[in-house]
Amino acid sequence: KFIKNRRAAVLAFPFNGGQGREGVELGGMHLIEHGILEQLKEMEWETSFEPNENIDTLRPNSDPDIEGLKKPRFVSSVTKKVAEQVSTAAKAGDFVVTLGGDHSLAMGTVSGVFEAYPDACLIWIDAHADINTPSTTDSGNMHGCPISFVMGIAGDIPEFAWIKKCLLPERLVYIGLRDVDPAEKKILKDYGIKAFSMHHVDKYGIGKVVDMALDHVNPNRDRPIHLSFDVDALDPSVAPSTGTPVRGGLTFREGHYICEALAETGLLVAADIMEVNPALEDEQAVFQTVQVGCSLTRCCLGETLL
Ligand code: B3U
Ligand code: MN
Ligand code: MN
Repeated sequence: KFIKNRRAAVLAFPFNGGQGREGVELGGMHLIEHGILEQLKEMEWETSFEPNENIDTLRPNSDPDIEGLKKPRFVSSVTKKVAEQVSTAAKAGDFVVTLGGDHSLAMGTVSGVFEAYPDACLIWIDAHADINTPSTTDSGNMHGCPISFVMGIAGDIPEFAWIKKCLLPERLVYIGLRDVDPAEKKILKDYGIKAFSMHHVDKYGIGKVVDMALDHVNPNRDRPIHLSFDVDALDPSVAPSTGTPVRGGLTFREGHYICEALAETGLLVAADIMEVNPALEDEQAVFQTVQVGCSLTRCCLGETLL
C-alpha cells in the first residue's frame, strides 16, 4: 500500500499556456465549486487544497518560441512548480489529484509522481497521444508534447533542463486514442509503446482493454499507478466542454470503468483531470463536463467500490 492515512492532496493549476484557447485555466476551480472537496470528505478522505491562484506571476515578460514550441518558458516554470507540489504530496503518502488546466501540466505531474515513485507506471487516457517532440509538432502547442519530455526524447533544450528522463516506454500505456499525428504514430512504433485506440475498445470491450493495459505496464500488480485523464478521451456527447473534441470517444461508463478498475487495484497514487474548458459550449454542456470531471475523480478515489 502506497497511500498512507487516506489523505488526498488536491492541486489546481489555472493554466492555459500549453494550447491556444482561453478558458481551460478555469477548469479546476469549476470542479472545486461543484464540490469535489466536500464529495471526497463525504467519502472519508481527508483533503488538502492548493489553488495556485498566483500562477500568472510565473509568466515571463518575453517568451519567444523555442524550436517551434509556443510559450516554452511559461510552460517550463509552471510545470516545474507542478512537479514540486506533486512530488512533495506523493512523498508524504498522499493521493495526488491534479486539476487542470491544459495537459502540458502533465510534464509536471509525471515528473513529480516519478520523483516520489521511480517504479511507477503511467496510464494515459486521451483522444491524442501527446507525444510530439519539438521537431514533430505542427501546432507548437505544448499540451501535445508532454510525454516526449518526460521520456527524454524531446532533445536538449536548456529551458527544460530540469526535467529528468523518468518514463520508460514500457511503463506507459494509452487508452482512447483516435487522433494521432503520423509522426506520433512513428514514435509509438519505434519505441514499442502500447496503445489501445478506440478500435481496440470496440473490439475487446473496456474490461479486457484495462486488464491488457495493466498486464503490460504492471504485470505483477506491484507498481504504483499514475493516471492522466484528458476529458477529451470521452465522447464529445459526454464531455463537450473541452478544447479539442474528437468524435467517437469513450462512453460515460467506459471512462468511469477505467477509474474504478484502477482504484480497485489499490495501486493508484495520482490522478490528473485535464482539459475541462468551462468557456466552451453552453451552460448545460459545461455543467455536464464539470460533473463528469468530479465523478471520474471520485471513482479514482474508490467511490464506486463495494
Ligand atoms: N497532436 C496535435 C493535436 C492535439 C494534441 N493534443 C490535443 N490536440 N489536445 C498537436 O497539436 O500536437
Ligand atoms: Mn486530448
Ligand atoms: Mn491530452
